[in-house]
Amino acid sequence: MATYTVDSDWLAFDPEPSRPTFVLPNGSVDAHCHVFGPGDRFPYSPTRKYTPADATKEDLFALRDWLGFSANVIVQGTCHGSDNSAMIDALVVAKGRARGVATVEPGVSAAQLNELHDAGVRAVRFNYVRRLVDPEPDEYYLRIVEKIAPLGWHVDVYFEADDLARRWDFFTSLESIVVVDHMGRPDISQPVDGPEFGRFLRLMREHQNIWAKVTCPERLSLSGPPEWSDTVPFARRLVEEFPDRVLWGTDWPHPNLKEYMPDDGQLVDVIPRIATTTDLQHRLLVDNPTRLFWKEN
Ligand code: 0GY
Repeated sequence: MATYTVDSDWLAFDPEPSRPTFVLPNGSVDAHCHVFGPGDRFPYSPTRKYTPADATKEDLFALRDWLGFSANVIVQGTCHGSDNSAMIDALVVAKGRARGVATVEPGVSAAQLNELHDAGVRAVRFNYVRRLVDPEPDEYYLRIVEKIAPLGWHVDVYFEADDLARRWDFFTSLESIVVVDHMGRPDISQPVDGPEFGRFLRLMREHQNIWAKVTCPERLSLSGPPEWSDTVPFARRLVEEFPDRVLWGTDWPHPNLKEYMPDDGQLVDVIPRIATTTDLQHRLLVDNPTRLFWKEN
């Protein structure tokens, strides 16, 4: 498939983000971002549900340096399916300054998994968001869980808040660390103490192996930029109650946003409002991602 143009309903990333006011601590990790293409070298999946604009490793590493991050965790996007080549190419070029979260199928071989590990992959992603993928039954993911166990990888899950009750038994049966993308996508028009976010808080309270990414104010907010204020209480609650099980990332290049493209500098400036002390900031940005993704260092 040779369609590498931007979908008409999809925006490209902001090429000139502002410099954040918040100075990131040394060793900070952007723990959720993607690389897309370039499509003429790394073709998009024939079964993808969206076609992104190319967002290359060079663009990502320039953003890393501009914002003040030391390293990236590059998460396989659904538009590349289970072909992790673009992500692996970025990991190799980053020379230890990036780790990866891959998408694999149950038929993946031990040799293929070892190759991914050697390149810097430390987790698999299970995506349940229907506008992005057609989710599979639990058995499908269990077969993958069994195959990655010898490598000590963790599992990254992306779901809509409504899916949590349905998949609860599966998620809570996993023995590895399970990282939930974008705070489990709460409906932030509901109260932070309400039943929906309460279910997510209960998940984390009852299961010490479950972590959360306090990411994506731009996806969840109704109040909008540059402050995304309505999302702050949700992220802040997680950071304060589970300071050793939270991660932060830009989600650059922000696939599938249709109304506006966020300024990544402004996104960084949300951090001191959700992690309000230097200790919490250090755990969120440095200690937690380093422990999870660079544990052999
Ligand atoms: C994100 C969010 C989205 C896309 C993907 O893999 C993906 O395509 O995760 C989304 O559209 O919500 O984490 O980038």
